Amino acid sequence: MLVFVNTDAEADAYVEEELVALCQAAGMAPVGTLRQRVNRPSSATFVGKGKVEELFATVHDVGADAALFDCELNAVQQRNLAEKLECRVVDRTQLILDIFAQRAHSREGKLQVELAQLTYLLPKITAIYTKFERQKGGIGLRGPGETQLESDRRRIRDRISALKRELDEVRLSRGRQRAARRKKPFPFASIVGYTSAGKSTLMNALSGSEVAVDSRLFATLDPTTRRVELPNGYSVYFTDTVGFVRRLPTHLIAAFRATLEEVSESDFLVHVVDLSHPSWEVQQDAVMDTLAELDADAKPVLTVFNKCDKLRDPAIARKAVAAEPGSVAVSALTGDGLPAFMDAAVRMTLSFLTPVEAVIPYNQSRLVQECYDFGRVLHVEHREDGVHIRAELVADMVGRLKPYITQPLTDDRR
Ligand SMILES: Nc1nc2c(ncn2[C@@H]2O[C@H](COP(=O)(O)OP(=O)(O)OP(=O)(O)O)[C@@H](O)[C@H]2O)c(=O)[nH]1
Ligand SMILES: [Mg+2]
Repeated sequence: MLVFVNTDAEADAYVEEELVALCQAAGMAPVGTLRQRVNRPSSATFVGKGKVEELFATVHDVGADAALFDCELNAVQQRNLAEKLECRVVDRTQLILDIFAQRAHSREGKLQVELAQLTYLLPKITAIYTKFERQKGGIGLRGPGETQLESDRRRIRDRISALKRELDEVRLSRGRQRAARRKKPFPFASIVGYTSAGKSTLMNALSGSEVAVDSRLFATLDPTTRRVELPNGYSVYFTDTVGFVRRLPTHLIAAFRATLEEVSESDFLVHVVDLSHPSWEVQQDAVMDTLAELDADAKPVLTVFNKCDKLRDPAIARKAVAAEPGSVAVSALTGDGLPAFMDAAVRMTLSFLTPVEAVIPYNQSRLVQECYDFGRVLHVEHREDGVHIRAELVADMVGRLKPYITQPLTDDRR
């Protein structure tokens, strides 16, 4: 049974469609819907007394196993509702955590989901316990003088600390991998976007990788990185990662730090928008909000309007591209528009390169090789005074070459 609260009529249709999709992603089938505008949530049951009675009747009429509230419930509200409705009561955060728990396969993913679940549970546990459970014995598990509640709380805290320690190691090793890749001259881009926008499909189309694609939400949890060669001989490392959703629970964002650092550490972002979705603008805004939470909203963004093969009117794509400078319209599925995407990616990577001219003395000739490794060499000439070189280089390499740079290149000579 789906319960919508606090939504304005405008957004109703979209909010409902999204919750149904989330529900299905969690393996549940919605059997009914109930709506209520709540200006001031009741501290006991969130919705008013009359609504609780109406809900009880409908839940038992249609035989629902659970009532799913599209909001955050605190522990007291959740317990009271479960008692009054005589069924499981789930809030939005719990639903999303459930989907993530089902999708987590890697060690990193599982650790992060468990951490999110436990940090979600900890503040709720006092209210979840009945008076009896708070006192009942847990012989052998408790320390002296501890109640069951205290000992359970302690065990959850211990587990949270252990998970955080393990995840710190995961982050360190991801950091080391990134540092190793950083030695390469190529920029890093993270493919971000709303869940199901087609990020993994785009990744596969670009790199020939075989990241699992699924019409269900949150198919991808673990990041995958692939090097993609661009038409100008340059390359970019693309990372396909977890999708976002409106009001992504903060527990998840905090717990998925190791994974999401791939996004905040990249040079630029490829934002995939499902242009065939009636509410693509709402989704685009939700992604930008999440990026702001990750401190990644200042990064350069290449917007990709995807699923153009599904558009009834091609003018929609032209309008969207015209309104967003530097954006492209594609179909990751059919491959339509991918050359334009490649050109846009080339323009983006060039913005990370500095054009320079240098004369490298022969006793420093290893720098010549490094120019090839850390950028694009446009022209080389061996003269008496040294190797004259014209190149576009990553910032780090420009620094190393500094003593020998004769002049920065102007744009028309690139
Ligand atoms: N018609 C059409 N369908 C597409 C296109 N791109 C992706 N899809 C479909 O959209 C669904 C989701 O695609 P994914 O690539 O898994 O999306 P994602 O953004 O990686 O989703 P999550 O990993 O779940 O966040 C799949 O059923 C794809 O086949 C496209 O350009 N056109
Ligand atoms: Mg995916």
